Amino acid sequence: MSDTIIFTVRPGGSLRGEIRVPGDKSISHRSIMLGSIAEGITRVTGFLEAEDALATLKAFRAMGVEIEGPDEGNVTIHGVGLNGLKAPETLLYLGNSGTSMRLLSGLLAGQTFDSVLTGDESLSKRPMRRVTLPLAEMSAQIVTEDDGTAPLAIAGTSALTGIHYEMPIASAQVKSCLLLAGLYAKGETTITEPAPTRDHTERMLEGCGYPIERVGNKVSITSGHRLNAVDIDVPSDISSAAFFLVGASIAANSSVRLNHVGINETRTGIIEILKLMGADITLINEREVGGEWVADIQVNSSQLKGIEIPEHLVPLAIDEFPVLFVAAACAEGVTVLTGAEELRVKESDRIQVMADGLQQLKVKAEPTPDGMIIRGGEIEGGEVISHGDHRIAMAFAIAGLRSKAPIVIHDCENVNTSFPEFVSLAGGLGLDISQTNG
Ligand code: SPQ
Repeated sequence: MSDTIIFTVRPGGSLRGEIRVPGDKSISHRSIMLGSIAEGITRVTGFLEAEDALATLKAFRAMGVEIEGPDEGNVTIHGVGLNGLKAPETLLYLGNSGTSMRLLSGLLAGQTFDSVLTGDESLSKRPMRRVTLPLAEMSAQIVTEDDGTAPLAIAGTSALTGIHYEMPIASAQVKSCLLLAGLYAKGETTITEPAPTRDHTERMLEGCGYPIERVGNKVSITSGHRLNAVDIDVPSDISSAAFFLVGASIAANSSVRLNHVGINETRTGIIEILKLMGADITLINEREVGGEWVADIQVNSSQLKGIEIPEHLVPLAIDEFPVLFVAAACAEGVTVLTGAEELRVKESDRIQVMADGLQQLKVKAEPTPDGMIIRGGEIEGGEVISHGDHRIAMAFAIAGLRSKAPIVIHDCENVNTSFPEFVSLAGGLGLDISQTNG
């Protein structure tokens, strides 16, 4: 554990006010990737200036793409076209970012030069066979560690071939990886999803004028076309807004307006689940911005109740479960999550790490192989460890709104991967949080 940043949250308080949380991480990654291989200049606004998206940006700079910024969320990408990337002179280090590694593996599998993708300790433990196996079926040449983890050594080739791939797990990263490889593969690449997952890659490809076919749970792409540069307005990240959707729901006398939040229907599971639990959430001024739907979201305090979370909502809220577990701890009755085994292979094992932390705070939380059973009640104070997982750290900070004594959260530095402004924005709304360097 590299315990360089510690959060201390003093109990109680309300959240009140109006904020705009930072840009969507998934869309920020994709804006750099597609902007780099488009023809012309892409101007991005609302780009997430956090470590994960910056790792993607640096990787493309290392491959010869001129990228100006980021400057207050503005990035200008001088696209080099589909075949204009250059061999990087060094290993491409992607930090904590699974999205960077999995999407880049597909894009780089189709280049004529070699590359090596590396990451931090957490990323180096995450499963990569989910992308390397289907890429190998497309004739990509990628060497992993014996257990299928990074580093990924990718040998250049111009001989990728399209495949029809039925994804065994619902994963936007796997789908996007194969779509990007499909840009370089002979013939058609078709991917079938077992359940809908975020479709930002598809929307951005379409926005750049690249033809793809989407029928039901299948998406197909054929090489031989080009991407045209377009301006990209990145909405606020619903995964960051989620902390305040839960925080304002569980804290008494709260009223928060979250502006310009992405409400793509493949991401709004958090809203649906909280509403099933009885949350008071209203979407205002719904509008379409550059192919993505956004809204301002009003959330007020409410008494939540425990539910059985419908499994079809799991992929649509996959990153929000750490904070949803906190909502469940504050709800009346029992909340049961099933069908969420994917949570075990995120930046940490989010089932075990959240169960351990909640139990530390005397919440009745029982981990199961594919989810959790939580009996709502009181939250005591105590010390918890985030295991370097940004979403765990922020979820436990939100728990302080209902705890009976302070909560000290260790190992919080990776909040910088997705939401560097968390402490100041949460503090501004009324969370009594401070940060110390350990
Ligand atoms: O990028 P990374 O580290 O995988 O980030 C996470 C997160 O919590 O921020 C997952 F841990 O988000 C993923 C998400 O879980 C981002 C993502 C994407 O942009 O395509 C898709 C999801 O992953 P998956 O494995 O379900 O495809």
